[in-house]
Amino acid sequence: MYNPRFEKKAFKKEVEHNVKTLYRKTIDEATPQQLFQAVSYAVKEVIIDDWIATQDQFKKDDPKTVYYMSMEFLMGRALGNNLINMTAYREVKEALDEMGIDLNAIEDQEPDPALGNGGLGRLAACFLDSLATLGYAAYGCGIRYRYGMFKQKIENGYQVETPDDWLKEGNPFELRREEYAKEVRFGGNIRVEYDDATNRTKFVQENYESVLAIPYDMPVVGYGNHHVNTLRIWDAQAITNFQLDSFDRGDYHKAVEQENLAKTIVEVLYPNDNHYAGKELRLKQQYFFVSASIQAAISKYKKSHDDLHKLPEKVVFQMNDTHPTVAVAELMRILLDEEGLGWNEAWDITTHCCAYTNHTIMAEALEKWPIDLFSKLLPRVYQIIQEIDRRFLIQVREMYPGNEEKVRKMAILYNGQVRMAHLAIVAGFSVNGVARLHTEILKHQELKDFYEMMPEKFNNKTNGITQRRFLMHGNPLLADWVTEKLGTKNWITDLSLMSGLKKYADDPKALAEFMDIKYRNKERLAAYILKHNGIEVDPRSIFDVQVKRLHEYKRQLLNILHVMYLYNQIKEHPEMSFYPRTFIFGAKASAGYIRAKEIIKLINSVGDVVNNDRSINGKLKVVFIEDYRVSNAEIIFAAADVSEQISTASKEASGTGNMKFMLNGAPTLGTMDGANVEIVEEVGAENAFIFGLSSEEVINYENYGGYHPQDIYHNDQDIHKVVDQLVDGTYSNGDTEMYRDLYNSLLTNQGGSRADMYFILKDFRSYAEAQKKVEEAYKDTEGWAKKALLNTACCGKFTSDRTIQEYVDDIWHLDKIKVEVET
Ligand code: 26Q
Repeated sequence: MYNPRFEKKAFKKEVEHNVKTLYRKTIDEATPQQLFQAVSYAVKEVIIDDWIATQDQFKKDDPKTVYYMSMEFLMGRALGNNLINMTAYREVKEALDEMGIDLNAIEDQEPDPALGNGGLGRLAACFLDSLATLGYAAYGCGIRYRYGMFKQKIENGYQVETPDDWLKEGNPFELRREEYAKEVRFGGNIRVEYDDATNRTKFVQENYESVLAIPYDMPVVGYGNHHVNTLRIWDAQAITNFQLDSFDRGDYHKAVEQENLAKTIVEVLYPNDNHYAGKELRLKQQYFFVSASIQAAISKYKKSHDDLHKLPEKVVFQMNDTHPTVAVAELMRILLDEEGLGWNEAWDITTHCCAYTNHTIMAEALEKWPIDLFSKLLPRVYQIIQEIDRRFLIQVREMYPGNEEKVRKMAILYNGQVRMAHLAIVAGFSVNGVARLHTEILKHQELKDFYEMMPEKFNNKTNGITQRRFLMHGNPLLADWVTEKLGTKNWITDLSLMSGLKKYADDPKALAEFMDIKYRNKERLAAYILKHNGIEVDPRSIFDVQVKRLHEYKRQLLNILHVMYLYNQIKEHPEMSFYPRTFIFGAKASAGYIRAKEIIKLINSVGDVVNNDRSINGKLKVVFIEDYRVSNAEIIFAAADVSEQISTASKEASGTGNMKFMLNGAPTLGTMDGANVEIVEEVGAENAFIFGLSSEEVINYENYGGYHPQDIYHNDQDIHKVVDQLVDGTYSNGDTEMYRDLYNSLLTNQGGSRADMYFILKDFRSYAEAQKKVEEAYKDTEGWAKKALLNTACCGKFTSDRTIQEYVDDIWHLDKIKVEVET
């Protein structure tokens, strides 16, 4: 696809021009960062035309629009991705080459915007990519955090967090849109008035504090279709700039307070992943971006429509987990208090506009806000929730007369708390899980009562990922190979075509090519590791990779205990045949998650011992990659041989890393959890390594009080030894206390939590056996190549394009847009 707007000569001129006007420099004088800025502005120039054309098309077609409401958008770097989606990557690379500039080095100058924690935030980013590529009208609505996810440094084996000052050099792709600012109000009290003129009760918020929400728009470029959607993230600004006269009027205190509120509200992303902490500031963040986004959506709708009753025909709000669930009450508030509708009309509109996605079944991740905190911060929103709850409980009692147990279990307000998931389910017209198994567990366990009362709301949408970033951009060698073998580039927008690779599964030449690409990607990762960790790893060894947030349920501890076990085996049986392995980890721990941080330290300590033991001849290496994030993830997936997806069954809602590994030809070593189940279904059990308890077994044990890890500890000598090594100083220079907590967590019940809650020792043997099978399989070079290739060939289902089309068909019912531009 030739794009004349990136015609080399003109593009070079544009870059030169930008360097000159931005920095008063020539290309040769400019720093790499300045070149990055200049190139980005040149690319933005082209994007803007498509962006305008898309918005014009929206005005003409008046399509239904989805507002994807999310506290997190983990976008990753924009430059390379935008070039890919504008089908101009190659041309621009060549143009820059001719100027003596290396595009890859320029791309590395871009900060990796980390406005998200992990899976949920990255999913939102993949969804935006697919929405634009499929030609649907969509807005991502979120927060422009001043500091995103912290940067992770490893010092002396410990995680150290430093702030992520991602805006330091300016963000070339964003547009500040001051003219669309909205006021958001917090606190105060509600005065109830009777308005004789309209015969209505009015609710007036008084003595509140407010901030101004200023939108920044970022373009979201569709692949090869000139469609550019918008990610709208909100910054906060004080409404009255600090003025002397307010001091005179005695409002000094308030003026300062509002300045502070504005500054703190968008200051930083909470780094908790799958864990709820009831912090007031977090609730402020939620209401801040939700209120601004809903106000903006309503104003936009009203510009070209006069009947709010028809809002659901044009607008749908998708709530990414419960984090933006105040949206339902805020929409009600606007319809009731500002638009003057009655309760029933407002409720009818709201419940046809809002839909909810659940991303977790873990109790500790469920949002429950203390009522006093909630009602003080959002007094009017709280009143509305009370009324929603009152009316809902009337329905529950009608349906289950005399069953007060049901009422307690299902209430939105209970025990001094606002249960956000219940609010989202009651007010949403759709409730979806993110993988088939996850949705089944929601329906039959966690949300059973709601499913029984309103089964029609529940549906599954198995997650997906974008092949544009995770194959085209991250693994260009494989991408080109796929295009050559399939004889078409169409897989870029139709991943089901990958099944056409199956016919090469027994073709020795194709298999050799496939593994050669893997090898070259392993060399690229080895170079990255040497540069960043100073560790030499052998690209011929098996690259066994676990990269994801650090969480006990994801069981990085199981992985590293198994490494300790292998090390013992090698030491005890030096003659034993052992295929060299490199265990690669990458994980951030939430700053306050002490046990997670201990596990990071343990991984690094094991690495120190193992990597420096010359007696094992480099058979085993352990590498902890610092600051795992989207940009280095792309390099890591491309180089992986084995994909570790070893969560305790039933705990991982879906997982999306598993899909990125599969796409890049790495078989899964995993439990039957989340989307692993569907991956195995697609690729065949013979091309994966499955182990461990099933979700039913786990849930069963949990319902009967757990199991007895001590039995395993006492009966299995290898496990016994490994567990003891946590406290015998082997990995802590003789310090017996450093890993005592991990040791205890495996063996003894501890106030409230059971010994080995995540069934690590229970699954250990079966994990070790699966690992043994991996080694055996890898020794068979061609057999392994076939498995790897089939993983790539069978990944078609796991594109976010498929996921988004299902959301559109079943939930959103959006209209497709065709953007026409003259080129
Ligand atoms: C909640 C309250 C206060 C502070 C933080 C939070 C919070 C923040 C992030 C709670 C949860 C999250 C993130 C959850 C998450 O990433 N879940 C993952 O979502 C993926 C996409 O659906 C799934 O693939 C993963 O299985 C799931 O763990």
